[in-house]
Amino acid sequence: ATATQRLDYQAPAFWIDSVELTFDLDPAKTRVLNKMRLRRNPDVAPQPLRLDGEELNLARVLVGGAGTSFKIEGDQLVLENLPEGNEPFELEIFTTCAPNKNTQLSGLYVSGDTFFTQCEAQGFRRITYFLDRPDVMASYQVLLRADKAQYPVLLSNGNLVESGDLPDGRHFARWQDPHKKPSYLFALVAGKLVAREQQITSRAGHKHLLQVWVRPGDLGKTEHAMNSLMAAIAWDETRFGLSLDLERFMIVATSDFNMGAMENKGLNIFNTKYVLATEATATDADFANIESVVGHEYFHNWTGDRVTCRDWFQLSLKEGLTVFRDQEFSQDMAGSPSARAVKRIEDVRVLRTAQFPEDAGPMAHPVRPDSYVEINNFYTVTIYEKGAEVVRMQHNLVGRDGFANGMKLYFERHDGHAVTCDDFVQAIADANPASPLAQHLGAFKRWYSQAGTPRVHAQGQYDAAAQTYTLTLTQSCPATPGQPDKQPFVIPVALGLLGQDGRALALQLEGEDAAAGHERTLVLHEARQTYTFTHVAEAPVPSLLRGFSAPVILECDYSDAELLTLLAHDGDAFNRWEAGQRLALRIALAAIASDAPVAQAAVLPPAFVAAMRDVLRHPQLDAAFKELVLTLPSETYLAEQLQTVDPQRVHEVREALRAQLARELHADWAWAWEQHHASGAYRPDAASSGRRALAGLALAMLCLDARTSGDTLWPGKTYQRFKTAANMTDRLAALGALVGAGHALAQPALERFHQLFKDDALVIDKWFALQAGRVDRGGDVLPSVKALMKHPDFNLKNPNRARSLVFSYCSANPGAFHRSDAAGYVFWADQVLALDAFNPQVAARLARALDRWSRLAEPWRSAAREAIARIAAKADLSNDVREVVTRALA
Ligand code: HT7
Ligand code: ZN
Repeated sequence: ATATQRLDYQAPAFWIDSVELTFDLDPAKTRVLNKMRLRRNPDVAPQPLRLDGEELNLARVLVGGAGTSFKIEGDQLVLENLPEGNEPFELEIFTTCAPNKNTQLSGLYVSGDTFFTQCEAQGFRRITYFLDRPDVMASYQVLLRADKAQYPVLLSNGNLVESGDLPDGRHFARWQDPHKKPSYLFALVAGKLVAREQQITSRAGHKHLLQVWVRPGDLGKTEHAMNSLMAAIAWDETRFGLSLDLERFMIVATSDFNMGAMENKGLNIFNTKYVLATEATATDADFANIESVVGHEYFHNWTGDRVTCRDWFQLSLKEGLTVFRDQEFSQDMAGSPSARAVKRIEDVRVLRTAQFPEDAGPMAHPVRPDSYVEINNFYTVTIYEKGAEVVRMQHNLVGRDGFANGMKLYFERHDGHAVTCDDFVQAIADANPASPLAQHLGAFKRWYSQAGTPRVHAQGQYDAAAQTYTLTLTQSCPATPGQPDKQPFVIPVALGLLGQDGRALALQLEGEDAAAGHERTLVLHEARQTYTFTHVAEAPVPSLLRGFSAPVILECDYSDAELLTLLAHDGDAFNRWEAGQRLALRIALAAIASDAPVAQAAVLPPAFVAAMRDVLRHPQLDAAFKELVLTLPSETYLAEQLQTVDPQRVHEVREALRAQLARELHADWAWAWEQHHASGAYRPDAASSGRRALAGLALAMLCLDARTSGDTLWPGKTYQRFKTAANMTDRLAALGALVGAGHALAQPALERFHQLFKDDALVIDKWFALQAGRVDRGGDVLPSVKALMKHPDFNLKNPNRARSLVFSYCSANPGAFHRSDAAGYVFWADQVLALDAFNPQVAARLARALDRWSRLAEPWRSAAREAIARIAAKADLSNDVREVVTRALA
């Protein structure tokens, strides 16, 4: 397959003004009549019309009501004899497709007994022939016809304008979308569904109907999704002045979905995982994810749907911006400054453990990529999470109000259009002409064009005699595929200085008349810049990159004592957490590099353990923050710091550190449990979920310690907790503690859990994931994963189930996956190939599990390459998987 290049973009040769779609829905053979009004684009030289289509059976083509000649070239329908001139003309295309054979879950497919669509990025062409590209925006009218008993509910985008009965037990519904949209935002749903409904009145005084559609038995699980939707609507009005532009806004849940959710105009389609929740079946993390994904999809209504992408290279225009918006929404919902910091830490953890490796691996690409083979492979953490960081930097460089003004200008300029990432930055800069963003605009845009994670090195020099502190910042960025040399980035570095006793020092830069507060942002835009602070009465401890003000790797030669000072006193909660992580990282990396045995050893020095105890017992810090500080850096993050990775050594060292924290803080964990486990009525708010998180960690540590001490008290208590827990968060934490410690009670608990929840697919996903993700002991996870593949509840065709078992093992359990006998890799290759036969999108995601193979030590390195090569050797691979493995082997 050939690559599509960003610079090859050409405007479409035709515009489609309106589309009338008629569906006769039938799982085996759905008939689609597509009646379009088109006109030539006067700005483009006259040429044939080339419409995209995939796996369609073409029955008839009419132009202006009369038959016409046409050609099929590959996946395109080519029409050469169209009316000349710029007058609109009518084109009708009759096709059929087979939704029940659509295992890719792209286009029109059947899940259970219900029809769903997924059109982003290029699924609409699997429904009808079309100019399936985001810059062609048309008005849609949709007529749905189906058997009334089987498909009582018929939904599409916009407003329901007409519905009624037809002969032979059939019925119809006609929908009209009042807004123009690109084809990727089209949706239909048909089946036996029920809705939770809510009428709302916006601040502007308009009435709207909100609906959350689910299978009949799931209605009781939709309250949180509806509350999240109402909160998102109110938030977008308040924060950005953006209100709902539809009379009706619908969310529909399906259990067969390739991703999280989809922002189709007025008819969002969601993975059930991000809709359904009760306290008995969903964890605090599930509740938080639902709020965030419901928010994300709703926010797309403006950032994505009203203003969309000119081409798919601009994907981050909508995704980076919308992730930024959902992150801000979640922070605002969390409330307190501390809860906001917790959310920021969680977001940065995702960035560092998933995006930084991507940016350093074979799939590294800029936030605005230059080429792709399969666009579905570019729905990545770089486009989403790094893209959000790039928007966040703009927000911070122009300030909150400046950003709001920039957004206003963006919509004034581009509402109803398909635009580029450049258009977005330009609007933010133009609304803030005096800002550092506008001043360094050209250089700032490199965040969109250059891949790779920049490294910033900080070097401080204190001059006691002159009472100055000189900070030198240098930046560099490693080569990435196709980009050997990088130009400097514009890097906002938020910072403060602490005195030796932890007090915040006033900041006055050389040349300034007076100190300007205790925190400021330096804008590093050259390869090396020096800043001198004056009136500094003592050698300071710098607190750099506060709040993670830029997506970079910060290198600073802190002493242990300085890190302990930051951990104890930094006024910036993010950097306080960061100091603890840096200390743990330093200790872990030293242990990994040494050959010393670590099991049962005291690898963590007393000062570190004492600092952790201080945090755990701290009277003012929030429980959620404590839980983050007391959690060691992940194996993936540790591995990223190494030139050559022995994954078993990384696993062994991290487990030893965990065991030591469990042992030496035993009394403190018991205290933490006693203080935090009592639960009143369940509420998924930040404060109570923080308490549950800390109690859960305490239980896990107490059970882990019991493993070596032989204690039976805590495992017994944990089993009891598991049985009597009043909510899923507490129940799963207790089950996880037993499973994680490999305790004998884990098996009966797992059996009981399955028995209790066997009819709830999302809970059974947790049951599979817990077993696939558990700590490996002597290679025991893979055999149990293989046994679970044969469990009657397992089904590789269901993406949630595949993710819960196969991905949890291959992508989220490095200690178990990287076996020295290569059996993990053999299993992985088998599953990639098996998935690729029916769902290439999901297969290609699994194929990313060995992206970082070239840094593995032997024997893992050779074994990994062999497994990738085995996949690559398969002749009829999908483009999706082919692109991933080709890049991995390049
Ligand atoms: N914009 C949506 C992306 C999406 C998607 C992409 C490819 C294949 C299937 C998909 N389902 C959803 C989701 C979002 O970012 O909001
Ligand atoms: Zn999105």
